[in-house]
Amino acid sequence: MSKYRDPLFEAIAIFAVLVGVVFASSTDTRAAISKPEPKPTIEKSSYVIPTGEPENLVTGLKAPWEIVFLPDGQALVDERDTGTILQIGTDLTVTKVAFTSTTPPCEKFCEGGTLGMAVAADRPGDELSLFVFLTTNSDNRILKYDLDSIDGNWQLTNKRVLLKGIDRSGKSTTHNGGRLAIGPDNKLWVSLGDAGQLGATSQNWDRLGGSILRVNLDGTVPTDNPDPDSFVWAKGLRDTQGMAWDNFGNMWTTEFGQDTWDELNLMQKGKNYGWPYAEGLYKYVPTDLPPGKPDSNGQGTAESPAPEPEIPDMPSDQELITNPKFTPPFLTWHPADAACSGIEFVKGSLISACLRGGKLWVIPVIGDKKLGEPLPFFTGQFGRLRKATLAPDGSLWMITSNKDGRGGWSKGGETWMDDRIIRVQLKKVYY
Ligand SMILES: [Ca+2]
Repeated sequence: MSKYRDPLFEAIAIFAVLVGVVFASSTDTRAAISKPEPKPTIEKSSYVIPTGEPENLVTGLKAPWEIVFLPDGQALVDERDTGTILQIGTDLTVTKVAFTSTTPPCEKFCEGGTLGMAVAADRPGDELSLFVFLTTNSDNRILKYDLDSIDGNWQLTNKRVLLKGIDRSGKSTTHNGGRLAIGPDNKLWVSLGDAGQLGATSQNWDRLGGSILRVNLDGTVPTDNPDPDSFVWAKGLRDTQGMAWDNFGNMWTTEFGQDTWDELNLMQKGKNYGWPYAEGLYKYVPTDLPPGKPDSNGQGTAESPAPEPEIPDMPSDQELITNPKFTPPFLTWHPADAACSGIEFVKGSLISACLRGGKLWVIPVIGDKKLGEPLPFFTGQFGRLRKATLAPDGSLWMITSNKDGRGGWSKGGETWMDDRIIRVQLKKVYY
């Protein structure tokens, strides 16, 4: 039986709860990108959360990084280390489509490889192109292919390099960012990391690393970028692997912090998000902690999942950053509870898949630049989660990253759970 609900009262109540959880955003109201018209009210008064029993759809994957759906309902998934792009049929058969590269670009503790993918219909007749983010032995780069279906089998041809020379680090290829997305403005957006070079990349507008890039689909620079000769849209980022646009046209990004604070940022044109001067809302304090160090929670088994990660001591929580040059995060988490990679806007919710935190964070979008209290789901149930995305049937597909060789829910690369695609249903929640 349903009860009468007063949406205004509930919105105020939710907002009151948020005080102390959600931090103030920049007061700059310049639009990040050209804003679409707001959708009907019903879209703004509800959001979605997972419901029911999750199902394993595909198992035996190795560090899948991105999943994109194609117009015929099939999906493409790539594997970071093998360089394989796989087609997932509507009957869940898995076939290899292509290799971007047959060897990982490093020997140990790699973060680079075959990372983001994005699809656009930018060829004559609305034929498709596929963009792929790839770490090579010398750089990070973006490949572009023609993507065509022949009798239901997707094929990649006409491989070319759209953009090369993006900063990469040394042997371990850390902090590549690597997410690709087609924005509501029909541009290719690229999220990057500092390539382990701190301010040398992230605070230098002449370097690509440590940035969000905005690129025309033909590889040229959009004339309305902050600098019409540069792909750089925003700076001061340590390692950003998630980008999403909500129904108000706001762009949100997830960023890995060093030891203390991960961030959700409201991304705006020409802004500087503070790394390495700021970590979260505070002055960044370097420590000896190796990033992503294994936790005791790596001891879990499939039968007995690992416990919640313990929150470590917080070096970067002493001195608030007040320099107006830096745009503060909209929301922060501790890495042990987050380390969120992909984020997607799904029917009123920002849904972020988190690695070390081993969970989905579902964040209701309750207004223009207004977020509800983040809700955690599946903590520890599937290990490290890399991305969650809306499937054509209205369910949510998640990919895990337990074979990526990192600590946390996986144990030094020897995991208690293999990588898979998991489907879960969604239900609406009204406020
Ligand atoms: Ca920041």
